[in-house]
Amino acid sequence: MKINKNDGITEIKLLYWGMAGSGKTTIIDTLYKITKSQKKEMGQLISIEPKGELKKIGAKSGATLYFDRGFFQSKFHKTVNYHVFTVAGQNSFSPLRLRIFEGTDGVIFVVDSQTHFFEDNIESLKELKNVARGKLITEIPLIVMLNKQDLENVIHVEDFIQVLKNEKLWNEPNDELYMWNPIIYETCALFDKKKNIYQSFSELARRTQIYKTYGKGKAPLKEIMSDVPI
Ligand SMILES: Nc1nc2c(ncn2[C@@H]2O[C@H](COP(=O)(O)OP(=O)(O)OP(=O)(O)O)[C@@H](O)[C@H]2O)c(=O)[nH]1
Ligand SMILES: [Mg+2]
Repeated sequence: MKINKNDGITEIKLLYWGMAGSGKTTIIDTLYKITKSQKKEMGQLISIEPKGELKKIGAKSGATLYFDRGFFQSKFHKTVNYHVFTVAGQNSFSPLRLRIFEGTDGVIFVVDSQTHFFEDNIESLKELKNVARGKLITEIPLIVMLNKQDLENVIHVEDFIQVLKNEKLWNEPNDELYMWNPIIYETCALFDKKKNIYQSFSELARRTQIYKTYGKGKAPLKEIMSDVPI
């Protein structure tokens, strides 16, 4: 997060991370379309608008080669900008992911929900944990998308809670970080069948704002108002 000294604009960096092909580029594409049209999503007003075009660097196959990047501006706080990145999920881009992670304020972990990819998703989560060096949840809010829920044979929220527990990214009710457990959204990134694409973004943006405003960059440990606008 950077605050520009000249114009006071806060730049917030949000990152979509997940295995190759899980849908990160499709998600940012759909988010861009939603915020461009400004039509309400499941009754929820859209609080951000895109600035400029999405920057996508991809191979012919559609796989991301370096990263995708979009800029969004908050409609209610004109001094807040969101820089949204997706990483390239293929194994060979691991060093690049490390660099793209630098300065990230909030992460959405994108799961390919098809059961045969279960282990690959866990590998990707372990890499993220490694790169984040203990800061996930404590300093960097984490949201999970179980993407491709329109397909057959997919995992669901309960399955992924167990994964988070195994990876020590899930706190029990007696822990002070309990309220910052990742929300796990079941999603579809395809525009025609879109589900929870705006909702998951907006929850991450909201949590990032709360960490910044009420926790001085860390997860605040006391109850705070839930209707912080993004
Ligand atoms: N059925 C279905 N297909 C999806 C969904 N999201 C993405 N896809 C498809 O999955 C394929 C890969 O999607 P991408 O968005 O390129 O995946 P990515 O995570 O950006 O992949 P990398 O850039 O290689 O890391 C594409 O053919 C998408 O159309 C979804 O929710 N449902
Ligand atoms: Mg991609």
